[in-house]
Amino acid sequence: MSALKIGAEVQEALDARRPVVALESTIISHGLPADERITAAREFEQLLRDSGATPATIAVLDGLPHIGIDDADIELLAADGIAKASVRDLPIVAALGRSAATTVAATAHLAAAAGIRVFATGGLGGVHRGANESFDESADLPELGRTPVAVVCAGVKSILDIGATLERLETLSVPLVGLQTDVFPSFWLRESEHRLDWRVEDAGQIADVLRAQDGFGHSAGLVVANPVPVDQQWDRDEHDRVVQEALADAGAKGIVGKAVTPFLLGRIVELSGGRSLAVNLDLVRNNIRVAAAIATAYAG
Ligand code: PSU
Ligand code: MN
Repeated sequence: MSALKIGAEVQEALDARRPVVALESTIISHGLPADERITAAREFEQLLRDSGATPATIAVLDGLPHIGIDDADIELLAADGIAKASVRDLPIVAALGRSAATTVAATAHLAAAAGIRVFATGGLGGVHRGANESFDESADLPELGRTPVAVVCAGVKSILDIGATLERLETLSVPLVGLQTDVFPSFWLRESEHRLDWRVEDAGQIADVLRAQDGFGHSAGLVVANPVPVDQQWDRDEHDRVVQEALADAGAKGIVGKAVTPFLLGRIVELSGGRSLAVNLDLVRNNIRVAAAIATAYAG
């Protein structure tokens, strides 16, 4: 691994074996509208501190992967036009001295390099609808098959092919547990039509899974599927209508490659008049609290 800049607060917490939770930056730069980015990034970090964990927001700044960023960095990441880096982009961004927001895959990769075991985000990338022709599958999935980081998420969005995503997680040997649920959530909604093999009840059990993984010498990560609380989920009918329309728009505009996810997210916020955004922010907050509890149980 080439150089990493680990922030002082993060390094101190790691040295003292206190709980640290990684946060991604693509969710800020490409997953939220411009006027929400700075507030959300700061709030996510504060929530971790309030929950007794040290935040490690991860991004590449002027070619150097940062594990933990400051306020000026957050402002830079909130600017329009910042690159989106998955794992394959990291060496290029580093060599060219560029700045980039990191996806789940790149964030997990860098978190593992820094010795961070737990990561909170909103939704995982996955297999896109029509992937049998487009081959569009997020690099988040293979990365979690080889990187020992637990990702707390609200499942994957219904803009993706959820069934195919679950099949790929199985093939890639990515362990998957539902937190107090038998059903895989679909981001804005608590449920999808897919049942889970494994359910756990609390953060302590998840920390036990992490320790067992360490004992097996597995290099895989872990997906913790944490449904959005029932009173915060999106109305199902509005959800179905808006997602259909956004997918049709992406098709009509010929959006492809890594522009697909940001396009759909932005379009869904517009079409829902902000309702999807409120749910999105709530579920990230909820995932952050759970991740802090897991990191605390794992450290203890
Ligand atoms: N899903 C969301 N919000 C997001 C993303 C996914 O609900 O912001 C971002 C994450 O950073 C994820 C990335 O890792 O999109 C996946 O992009 P791609 O499909 O291009 O791999
Ligand atoms: Mn893709």
